[in-house]
Amino acid sequence: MKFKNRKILYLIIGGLILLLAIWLVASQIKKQTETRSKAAGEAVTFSLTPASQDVVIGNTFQINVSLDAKTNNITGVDLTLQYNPQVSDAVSFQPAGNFNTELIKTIDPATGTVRFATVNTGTTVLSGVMPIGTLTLTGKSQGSGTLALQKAQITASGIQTEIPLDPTTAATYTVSTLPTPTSPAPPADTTKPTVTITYPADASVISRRSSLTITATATDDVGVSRVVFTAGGNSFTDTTAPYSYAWSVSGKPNATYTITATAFDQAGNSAVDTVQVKTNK
Ligand SMILES: [Ca+2]
Repeated sequence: MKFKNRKILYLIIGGLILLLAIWLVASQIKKQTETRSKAAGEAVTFSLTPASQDVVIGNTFQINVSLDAKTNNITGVDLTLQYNPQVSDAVSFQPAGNFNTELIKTIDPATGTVRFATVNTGTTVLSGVMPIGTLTLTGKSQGSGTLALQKAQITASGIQTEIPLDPTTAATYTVSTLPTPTSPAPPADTTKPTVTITYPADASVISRRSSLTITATATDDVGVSRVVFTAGGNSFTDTTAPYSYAWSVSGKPNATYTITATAFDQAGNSAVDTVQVKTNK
């Protein structure tokens, strides 16, 4: 009996050691799986704000990049952003500064990509929502563009994880030209021209069967468009200064004629001057 009891005791001890070993191995596997799933499984998300904006050619505008790390302790971020190089130029990427070591910061205008990689080697725990940085762009030509994540990788609890790209993680911008300033309409011209017949003088006697050059001066606040002469039933329009009309005087003796000169401006305002002349006997 004594021997048999000792054998049972050894079996029990042996069984306990085996159970302990199994538990140790199992708990180690569980711990590793938990670490992995914590890094990879939690829905870490990036966001770009503002979601949309309107900009003018030549003006700078900014898009903020932030990360919602949830409960993960983020120790590294490596992301590539894609912008539209046809309608915008990327000027700079300003890191938010919560990671202490910058690894990569490049802007490639040929492909329209911005890459930024940074790590946190300090003791500060970075989790929850955190800003990553601000991208400054300028409007280049008319059109619309999108800033989107092309690649994003985080390091959490020492494990690097590629973040699945979410097509909704994007910011759009519309670049337009400045509206053409509408020039104010010029004030309406309501001022009449002035006109004076300078030859012949009023009440003068003129030679029959002669060619008489009637002359007039005209002025206007905006501009004289024409001067219309009438004399003895004839008329003539002169559009350029000096204003004149070569009138053929009739052969009728002692005849009285009225000569008029009417000046018009471009708005249609007019003024008239009149003289009367008499042919000789
Ligand atoms: Ca006028």
